[in-house]
Amino acid sequence: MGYLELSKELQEAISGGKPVVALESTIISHGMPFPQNVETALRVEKEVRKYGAIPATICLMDGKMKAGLSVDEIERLGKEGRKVLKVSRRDFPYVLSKRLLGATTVASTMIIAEKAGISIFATGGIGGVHRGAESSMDISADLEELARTNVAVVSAGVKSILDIGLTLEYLETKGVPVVGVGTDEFPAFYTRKSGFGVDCRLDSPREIAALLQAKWACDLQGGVIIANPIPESFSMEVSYIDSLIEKAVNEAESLGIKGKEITPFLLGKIKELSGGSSLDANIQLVLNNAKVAAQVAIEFSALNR
Ligand code: PSU
Ligand code: MN
Repeated sequence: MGYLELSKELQEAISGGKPVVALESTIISHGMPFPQNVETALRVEKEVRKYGAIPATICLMDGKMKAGLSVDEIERLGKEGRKVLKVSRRDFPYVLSKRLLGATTVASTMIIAEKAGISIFATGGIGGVHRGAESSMDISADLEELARTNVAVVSAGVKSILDIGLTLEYLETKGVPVVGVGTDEFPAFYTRKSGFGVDCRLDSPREIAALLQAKWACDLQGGVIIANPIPESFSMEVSYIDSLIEKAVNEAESLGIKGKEITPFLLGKIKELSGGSSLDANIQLVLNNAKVAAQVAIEFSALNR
């Protein structure tokens, strides 16, 4: 396929059936400030390797859908930050044909991972149904992609910048399983609890891999949400983080921020208001997701040998 470009390491790993974990790049360009974004991206890759899988950080660059980036390429995404285009499914034709630099969201990372033959993907949080979506119709393309693309996404759930209840309803409608890793409750990113349940709880990477195998062997199109709560020691106090989120949401509304700008705006605002403590939690939960994704990838590749 002319537009897909894999690093040599990934070509060999994928054709040899080795465990691989896809990683997104919007979290680098738009999700965290420089230099923590670059440091974290490199630490996450290391974490994936530490548990025995191969990392595949994904972006659009030089007219290609790229998987497996060099340190220089990751640095470029991190340094250019918000100047990099945030790319979702609809943006591929423009960004590829103009050979622009594009950071991939959960939705677009899933698209490229599937084309490359990668089934497991680790990130921080996914997009979902925004608060007030009844009138704005702002529903992340991540949910649509989860409905159609065969990639499992390990995340720490959904931030309460979104309407968590409506997000779960939408996923149910679209037939996307929501699996809790050692938990019956759907996590809310900075906190382990959200007040909402998961569809099923699984306690081991092997059981999760078996669920993925069953879904895809039956030709049930679409992804799976593997909801992995932030480690207890790094979780934030609910009332504190909720008050910051409330402020950020109100400010976005009064400034009239909409469309693809709103999620990066809210993420940046929360970081600013928390004086960096939310960034520490964010980094820790991403590392924890990288670990679980690597473990699931290993079990899944063992089942498919
Ligand atoms: N939520 C987070 N951190 C992130 C994102 C969401 O807690 O970095 C990013 C991801 O790349 C996600 C995207 O796929 O934002 C969703 O954007 P939107 O809401 O515009 O679909
Ligand atoms: Mn949106």
